[in-house]
Amino acid sequence: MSAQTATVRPEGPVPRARSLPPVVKGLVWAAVGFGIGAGLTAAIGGKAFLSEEAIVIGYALGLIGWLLGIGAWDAWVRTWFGLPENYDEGTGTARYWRFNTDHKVVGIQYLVTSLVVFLLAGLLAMLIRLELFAPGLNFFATKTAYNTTVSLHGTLMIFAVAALAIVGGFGNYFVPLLIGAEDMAYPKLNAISYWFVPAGVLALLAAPLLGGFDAGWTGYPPLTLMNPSGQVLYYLGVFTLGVSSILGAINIIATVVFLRAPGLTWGRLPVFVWSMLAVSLLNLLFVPFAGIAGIMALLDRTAGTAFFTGQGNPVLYQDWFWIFGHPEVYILILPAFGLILEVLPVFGRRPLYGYRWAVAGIVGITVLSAAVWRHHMFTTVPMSSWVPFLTTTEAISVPTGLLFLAALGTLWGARIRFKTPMLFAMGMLFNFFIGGITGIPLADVPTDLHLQDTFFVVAHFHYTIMGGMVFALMAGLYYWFPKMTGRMYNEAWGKVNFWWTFLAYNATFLPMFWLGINGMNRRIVDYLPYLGDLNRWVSVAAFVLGASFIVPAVNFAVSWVRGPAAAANPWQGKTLEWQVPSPPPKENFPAVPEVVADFYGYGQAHAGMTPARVPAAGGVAAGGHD
Ligand code: HEM
Ligand SMILES: [Cu+2]
Repeated sequence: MSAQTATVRPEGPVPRARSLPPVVKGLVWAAVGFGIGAGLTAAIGGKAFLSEEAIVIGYALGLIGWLLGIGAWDAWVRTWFGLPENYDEGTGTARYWRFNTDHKVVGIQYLVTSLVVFLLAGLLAMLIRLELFAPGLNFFATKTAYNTTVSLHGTLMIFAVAALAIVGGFGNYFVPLLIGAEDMAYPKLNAISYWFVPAGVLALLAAPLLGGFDAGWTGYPPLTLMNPSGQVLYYLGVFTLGVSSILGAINIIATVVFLRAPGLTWGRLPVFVWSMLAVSLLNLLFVPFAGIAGIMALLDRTAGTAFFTGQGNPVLYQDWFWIFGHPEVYILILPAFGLILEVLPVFGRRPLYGYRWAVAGIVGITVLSAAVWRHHMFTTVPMSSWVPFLTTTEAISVPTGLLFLAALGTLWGARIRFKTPMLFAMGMLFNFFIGGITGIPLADVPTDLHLQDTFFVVAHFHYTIMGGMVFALMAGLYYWFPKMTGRMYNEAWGKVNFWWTFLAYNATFLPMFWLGINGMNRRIVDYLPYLGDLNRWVSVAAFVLGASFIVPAVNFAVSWVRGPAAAANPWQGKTLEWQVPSPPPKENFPAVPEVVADFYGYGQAHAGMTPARVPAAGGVAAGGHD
């Protein structure tokens, strides 16, 4: 055994004799944890080794083993016991495959994982549309297989793509840069929060091996108490992803509150950072509702409780789920708005219109977000709930309108540079507008009673989440690609990507409103023959849409390896991330920058001025700021 006595770390990579690669070590420890948990449950409880009880306990210990093995033990927990750290963070691409405290590495880890899951869950959508190409059973052997596919598609898209890509990816990468900080407030917590994600995704992907789960992304009991054991993995997987969001939220809040550079007052905070702060509050407050509801449902299934069945009440689950679930839709859309409100001024060369109103919109949505939850339950709650929740829902369109106002006001009279990020940002506004106004008939009880659980709802939420959040994500990918990689993507292919995706997107989802109005139910494998023509059209359009994502996948992959070198500030942006090299060095800034103005002074008298003093590399650190 090699003695670990040196207290001073040698420069450069430390040779690690006899240590497995972190991912392998994590998997081994996970297997050991699972074996112990499931084995003990089987032995003590007299259950089968792969009984649901054993799987739950085994998963819990396996998850702990995974996190410790991937690096939490060597890089962190050892120090709690007075042992020296036994870890290095790696260099090059090896950094991404382990516990790494650099917020930029963590950001890329989240982002790439979300994009991979996006492509995977997108393939599932193709299978859904293959099935719905014609009435009757076409592609899937059983109805449960179809419903599992729909459920898996939705669950992965919501919890591992929409909730994580912008917040976990861009949030981690850019919040410290945008506020002039060196890293997040709690780098080790940050490093570990990411590694929950692969565990949660794998749990969900494993569900089909245990019979799948066919209750949708919402997991309502009592159905979830009756169907195959795959449902257990749904609850465990969603819970795991939720923990990642909560830990990330703690970090973002602490970072924004405590680590802003001198001069970066609340009134100068970039809107994207405001949106990150808001969603982090929402994550921290409301994800626990879904987590607790999920645990209670798990207990109903495995421990003989009756929270949502028997003496209990399944509507209670719906209440808790949607107290989380409606804020969740703002967790998805606030970052999208925050992001495009950064993009619009840069490419419109205009100051952000109504900065204060935009911030008020973000705050207003955050405050109201949970007050509307029962609009998802108009058909299951007493009629006395109808008017209050109809009213709060209509009220929330006011702060949302403020965000539109800021966006459109910025575009008004702008000399727009139609680069790919700008096209996606404008496409997002267009799509989200359709998503927003079609929410009104769903908020109004008389129309909702007709439209509930039809493809109208499917069209509506794809317009907000895919048309809104995913288009903003694309805008952000193109906007920040040069900063993150130090290379430029291909602009012509970027434009092809936008127009192909935008047109195919609308061709796919606009007809779904008609399908829904005309009686096509969601989450059902079959439909009546009179809906056949339109469904065939939708399926073909969906395949064209799916194929369009090959363009950015290739563009980004090729450009990352051999695109032309990007300048530090290719878009002439004013926010702080553009004042450092591309990609930014490990410590971000040579010394603490000082902010002297707001970041949106485009095209004005002081247009040439930079709003922050960033010390030159090798310069003297600004000392003693208060
Ligand atoms: C290629 C693009 C996509 C297509 C063609 C597509 C298609 C569909 C279809 C047809 C359904 C409804 C099936 C049914 O209810 O019978 C569905 C459900 C769903 N999709 Fe997508 N989708 C796409 C992308 C996305 C994206 C990007 C997201 C979110 C980020 C998303 C989130 C959802 C959710 C949450 C459900 C509900 C699942 C449930 O009922 O529990 N989808 N999708
Ligand atoms: Cu809602």
